[in-house]
Amino acid sequence: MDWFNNEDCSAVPVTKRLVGCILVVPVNENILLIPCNGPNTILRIYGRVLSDARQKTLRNASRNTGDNMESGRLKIEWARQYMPVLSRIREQFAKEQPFAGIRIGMALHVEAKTAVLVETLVAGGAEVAITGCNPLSTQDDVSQALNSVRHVRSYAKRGATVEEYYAGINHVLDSRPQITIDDGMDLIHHLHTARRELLDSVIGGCEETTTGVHRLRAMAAAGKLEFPVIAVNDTPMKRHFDNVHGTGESALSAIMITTNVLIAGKNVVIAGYGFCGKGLSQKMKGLGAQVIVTEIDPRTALQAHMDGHRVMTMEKAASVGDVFITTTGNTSVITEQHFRRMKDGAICSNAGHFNVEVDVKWLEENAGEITRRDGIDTYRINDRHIHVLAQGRLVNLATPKGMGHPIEVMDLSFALQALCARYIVRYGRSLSPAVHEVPTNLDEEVAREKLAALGLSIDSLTADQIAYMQSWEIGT
Ligand code: NAD
Ligand code: RBV
Repeated sequence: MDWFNNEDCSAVPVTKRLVGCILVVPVNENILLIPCNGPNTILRIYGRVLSDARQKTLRNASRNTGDNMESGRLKIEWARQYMPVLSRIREQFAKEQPFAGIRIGMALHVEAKTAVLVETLVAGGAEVAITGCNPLSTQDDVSQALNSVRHVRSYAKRGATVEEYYAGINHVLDSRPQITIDDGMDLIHHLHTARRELLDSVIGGCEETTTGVHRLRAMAAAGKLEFPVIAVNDTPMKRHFDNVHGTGESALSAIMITTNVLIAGKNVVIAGYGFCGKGLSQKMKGLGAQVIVTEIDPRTALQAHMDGHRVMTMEKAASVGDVFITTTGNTSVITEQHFRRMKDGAICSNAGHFNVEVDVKWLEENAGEITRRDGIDTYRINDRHIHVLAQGRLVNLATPKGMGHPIEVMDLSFALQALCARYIVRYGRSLSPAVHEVPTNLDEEVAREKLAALGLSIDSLTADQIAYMQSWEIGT
């Protein structure tokens, strides 16, 4: 990039775009992507050509919590270009108008990729009300930008108190949604408990994550679920990509960018070797970490062993680990007994949906001293220091620079959400009030669209092969 000097820069028209820490600069017919270290670098490059107001926009665009609409819009525009599957669905929806007259209530992580999903639903004729599904994962500038889109109300706010969080959920429910799209089931829970008067108008819902699906299944088993919900999380096109690669890359990058510590050579303890744990272990190993897995399922523990990881109890791992990441969807995975055994400087984080995996409450109540940094709280226990990232909330979204899953992965998850929402409008009234699987044809449609977007072709079965696969007579 050495040819890109200040002279070139001053010649660049002021239509260039800044998104996060990447500068997108049109030079002649080409687009240049320039990674920047932060707002100072950016403003130094642009210092000669930008007005004060534009500089302020750029400063905000480089933060998760930017507080203006322009930076939110730029983030959404950035995400949109890497979401080809959703883009195809949006074109289809714009023609078909499957959501004409339909109100959709959503509680998801409100950031740029989610905004592209919202735009897709609106293109299909929906009225959307949205709020966050975690007090720390909202990007305020994106929430503001969404709020300025016609047919959308966004109530999400980063750093919401519990009261503000439920106020957001109540606002969404005030819109009397006919379809719910949840991540973690807080919206459906509130609907079935505090706002039961709205249940009759709901056709059905979609659930994004493993923990939400667990809760829904428990609710259905208790006979309490009153409308059909599609378990978007459980379908292959979601969890083989989002949970595995999405969590793997985004949790890893959030930990690295928050702490700036080296991963190579570290003992990284991963609690839970499910979809998320497998992805994280693979990515950590790729960077040279010594991966240690803790599990409660004997079969899954054996998988971890044969995948080349060390397997031990958390009690044992506690004294060996340098970095800990919980991905169990369970509660109380790292607690007092483990903190007491940890090395000085151990880093604890959680990638599961709720902040119950690492017992931060115990640390808050028992630490001799607490030091708070941006995204890192340090607790002194006896003579040792234990660092907790993002208050034990999901590390890939709740750390100050956590961007959530990579865009291409959310393209798949949100394509599924869009198609499942349309499925609910079409068929929801005839579905039982239970947890339903994503129809296979929709899962395959998303896979096909993604392959087409990548320019990849695959074989199809010949008539011979179909007959062979269906026969039982042909053997030795
Ligand atoms: P999963 O069911 O595939 O895996 C969970 C694993 O944890 C299982 O193998 C289970 O045996 C194990 N486990 C349960 N209790 C344990 C304990 N006490 N100690 C050790 N292991 C234990 O679930 P998943 O799809 O990997 O999701 C895990 C969590 O991550 C859920 O809360 C889910 O909602 C969340 N999630 C987060 C993100 C993100 O963006 N951070 C993405 C996807 C899923
Ligand atoms: N998730 N969303 C993002 N919008 O950036 N990143 C992760 C995003 C979802 C993911 O699908 C997972 O199942 C859920 O968040 C956990 O809350």
